[in-house]
Amino acid sequence: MAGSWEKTACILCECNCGLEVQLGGEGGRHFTRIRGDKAHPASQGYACEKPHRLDYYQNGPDRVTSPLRRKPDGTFEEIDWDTAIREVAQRLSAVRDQHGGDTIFYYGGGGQGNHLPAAYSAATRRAMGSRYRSNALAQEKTGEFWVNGRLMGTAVRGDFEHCEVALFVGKNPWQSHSIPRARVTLKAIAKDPKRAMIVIDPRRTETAELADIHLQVKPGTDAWLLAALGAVLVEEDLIASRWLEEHVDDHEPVLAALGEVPISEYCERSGVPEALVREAARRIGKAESLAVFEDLGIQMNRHSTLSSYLNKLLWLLTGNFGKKGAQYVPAPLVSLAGGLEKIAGPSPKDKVTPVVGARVISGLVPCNVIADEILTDHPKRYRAMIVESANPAHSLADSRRMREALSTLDTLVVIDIAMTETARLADYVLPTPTQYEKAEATFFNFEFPENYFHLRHPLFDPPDGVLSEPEIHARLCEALGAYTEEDLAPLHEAAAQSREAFIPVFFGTVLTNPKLAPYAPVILYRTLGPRLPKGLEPGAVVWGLAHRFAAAYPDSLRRAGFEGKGFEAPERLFDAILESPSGIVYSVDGYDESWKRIKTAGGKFHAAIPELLDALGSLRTQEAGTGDDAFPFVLSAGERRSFTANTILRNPAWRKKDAQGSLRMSPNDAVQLGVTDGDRVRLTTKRASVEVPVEVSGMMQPGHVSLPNGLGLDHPDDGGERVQTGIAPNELTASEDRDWLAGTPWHKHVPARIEAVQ
Ligand SMILES: Nc1nc2c(c(=O)[nH]1)N[C@H]1C(S)=C(S)[C@@H](COP(=O)(O)OP(=O)(O)OC[C@H]3O[C@@H](n4cnc5c(=O)[nH]c(N)nc54)[C@H](O)[C@@H]3O)O[C@H]1N2
Ligand SMILES: Nc1nc2c(c(=O)[nH]1)N[C@H]1C(S)=C(S)[C@@H](COP(=O)(O)OP(=O)(O)OC[C@H]3O[C@@H](n4cnc5c(=O)[nH]c(N)nc54)[C@H](O)[C@@H]3O)O[C@H]1N2
Ligand code: SF4
Ligand SMILES: [Mo]
Repeated sequence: MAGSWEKTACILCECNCGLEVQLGGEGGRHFTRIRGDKAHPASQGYACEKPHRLDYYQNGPDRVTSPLRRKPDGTFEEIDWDTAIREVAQRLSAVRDQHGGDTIFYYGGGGQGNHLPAAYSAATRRAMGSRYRSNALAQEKTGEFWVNGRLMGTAVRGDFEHCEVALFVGKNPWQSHSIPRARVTLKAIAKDPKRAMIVIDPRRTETAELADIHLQVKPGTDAWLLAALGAVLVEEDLIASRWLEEHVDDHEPVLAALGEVPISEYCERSGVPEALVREAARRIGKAESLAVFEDLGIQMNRHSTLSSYLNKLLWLLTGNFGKKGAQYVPAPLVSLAGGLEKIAGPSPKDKVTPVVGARVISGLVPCNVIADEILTDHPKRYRAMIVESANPAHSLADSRRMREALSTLDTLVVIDIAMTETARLADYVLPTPTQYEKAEATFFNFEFPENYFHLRHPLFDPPDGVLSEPEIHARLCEALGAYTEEDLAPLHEAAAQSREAFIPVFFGTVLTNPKLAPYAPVILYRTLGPRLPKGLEPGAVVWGLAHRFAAAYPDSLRRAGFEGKGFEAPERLFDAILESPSGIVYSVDGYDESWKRIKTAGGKFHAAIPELLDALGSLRTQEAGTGDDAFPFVLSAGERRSFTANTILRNPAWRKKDAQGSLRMSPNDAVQLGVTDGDRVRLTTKRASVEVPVEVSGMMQPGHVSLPNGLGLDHPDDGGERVQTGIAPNELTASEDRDWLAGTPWHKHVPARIEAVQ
């Protein structure tokens, strides 16, 4: 008899495609069948190959099911939750009282499928007086965020579904997705003779295979290529002059700077024929609409912030904003980096980190300086750290140094489902249900003109011994004395009556009370949570988000069908979220809506960014290669492939292909080194030297080699022995190799040496 299909979502990349699953197997605790959910508003039945392996997440071998405390001999002992919460609160408040809350650092808050913890952890951070935090965005997107802030004070995305020309810069959406139904959209563009795809990537990726124009740049030379592209737009008068007059404050200095770019020389430096660069620029300049996606290929590379800027100038100079098929500003249910507003406006004063003085962008400390902020005798060094739903001992640059830093801390608390590389360094491990054992959601909601939100319902009961993140944060806040039972009494009382009664009491006693407002998320969880349908308690904070959204975007909400007097619209929205296991559309906009979301003083773009125009000028005198004869290869450490998913799936058996994660290398280099598929080579960077099997691949250009991301985890084998599979990319990277402005790492540009192994 076939089981019933339950609705959920994939958690292996930021798309969170809707899924339908059947449960069964031992104790009914396994996924037995998985398919795309046609009712999901964004994915519409689409799913790639990876979610079929999700049982490896739900039933992973490294699961932790009791709070753990480190013993003096370094091993862990199980403790009960009361002890765990009491001791963690005691140790953190001791650090706070002695050194200041600003020495308690928070890292993480959600991976690819779970962002509710981030909302709740804000309360714990405030209860500790913590001021610094970070997450993975600060090793990929902060350079782009900074440019966005300067240009228009908000984030933009490209409308790939409707664009005439799609431009992917250091982005391989065939494998990495990031846009809904990526492969369907890519194929549709490729098939339509009136549309075109342009890819900038040193590799002949799956996406590049489908492209009309592949600018196969030399690794790390995008800044020169993007400058040349912009310069051709100016030289050949392909820019939208009247549009610029109307919408941009200061485009003249930009046009002047691009006018000085030596186009032929920069094309040559980037390794792309000038004729092809001009063809791409013309295709961009003449298109009705252009959508652009830049990603790790430039963001984790030399000149990352400069490249983001030059890249954005391509759509800005051609007027590709605020119309169908171009760039848009989505209406988010929650502002993801929490601080975009802070960096908007004409003269932002960026906050800096206490030790290194690195720019804090969108509220996030650059990941590459975290170890420097710890490994010092500076009085304001980070002394304690909470890591939640992240694995920085593996995912941040310079793993060895990161491990040293984490081990030096007075207290490290890790909140995770699994015994990760980071958890093994912790003083306390606080285990949680998996994302299929509790209600979860992500805040990666960037679609347009319709935007959607999906609160997933739990599928399994959690094992005894774990607590959900909201429960952990509420208990920590309570142990830290953030609020009392007395404070909550009127809220409990109102919630018992109705949500209608709850609204004025919550607004009146919490949001307007400076003592309680900082803890609003956990207070909602404690008071409204128990009134929600069973299993959806962690969704309590979404009620607050719904109200905030209704206040900020009433028209978008109304167009999505949520109307009413007073607080009716957000209340209906929240009900709909609770009652829609496939997710719902909560925001509908016209294309011109984006114009209203530009947050600069005069509502116009600020095109001239002096720091980056200077950086553009300095390209003239810089070297394009690795500049080091000892390391003639460029290693891209962390490529997305069919069977990679950060470190979410720890059991290597989930990989149907290439379980060891081969080093991809061009046929030319393989001949030079005398190696062929499966042969082992020694790969050396300034940090480490490892042995790895080779895959000879026509995707690669000579001099460029590439390792997958997410490998090098260790996990117990059948005999319980821990074995490591593949290479952990950040054993090979160095934290000092980072962008001068945003501090983003150069993971895609690691100078390396390769020798054949006999
Ligand atoms: N399968 C799979 N999908 C994923 C993930 C996963 O782990 N596995 N992770 C998700 C996450 S967290 C993210 S952030 C996204 C990332 O998504 P992407 O950024 O698309 O992923 P990458 O493969 O890391 O890098 C993209 C491309 O950059 C290219 N590149 C390397 N060097 C250069 C260069 O010098 N210039 C240019 N222009 N390109 C260069 C690489 O060849 C690669 O094709 O993927 C998401 N999707
Ligand atoms: N060299 C190199 N390094 C890279 C990259 C690269 O391309 N090259 N890519 C970078 C990028 S773009 C990213 S996004 C990062 C990703 O790196 P991280 O931000 O560290 O995230 P993940 O590896 O996804 O780890 C997610 C963690 O969440 C845990 N988890 C899963 N479900 C739950 C849950 O419900 N609750 C809790 N509390 N925990 C849960 C998992 O066990 C895992 O430990 O890696 C980065 N590191
Ligand atoms: S595209 Fe991403 S979210 Fe969708 S099924 Fe594939 S891995 Fe999962
Ligand atoms: Mo990422």
